[in-house]
Amino acid sequence: MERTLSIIKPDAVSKAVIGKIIDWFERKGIRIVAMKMVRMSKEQAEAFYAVHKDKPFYDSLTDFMSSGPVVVMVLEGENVIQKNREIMGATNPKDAAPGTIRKEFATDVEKNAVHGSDSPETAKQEIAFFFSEYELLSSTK
Ligand code: IDP
Ligand code: MG
Repeated sequence: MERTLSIIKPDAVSKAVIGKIIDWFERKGIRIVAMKMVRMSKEQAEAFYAVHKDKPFYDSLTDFMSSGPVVVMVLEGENVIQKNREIMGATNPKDAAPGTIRKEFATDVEKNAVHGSDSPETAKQEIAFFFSEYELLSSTK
């Protein structure tokens, strides 16, 4: 069993598609083991996306991610890190395959509806960024 961090970004929260995105995960057999709605400060968004600090889109991305509430979730399942990335689709919705969350709900390459960890190391770090060990619950008991 693997865990990954998923974020429903401010654009998707604002479009009122939280339920639809969660349904997307649950229909694919992915379980939610932690979930909350938060509003990141600019500083928190900068810390979360520190890996991108030298990218030209860093300032705009962290403005966007702190522009409104997000839903942060820990997803659990077999191979869920890669599975979530497949369900999300490509970063740019123009390149995202039909049937992916980003194809369906993203606005553009920045406002692309969802975040998903990209490796076991980043998943561990990103989960710890938002949740304590005590907030990770079994969804089947
Ligand atoms: P990912 O979310 O698919 O893993 P990353 O390359 O890690 O994509 O980029 C993190 C986030 O930064 C993206 O989800 C998107 O919101 C934003 N981003 C990535 N590339 C661009 C770009 O070229 N212009 C504007 N924003 C971008
Ligand atoms: Mg990434």
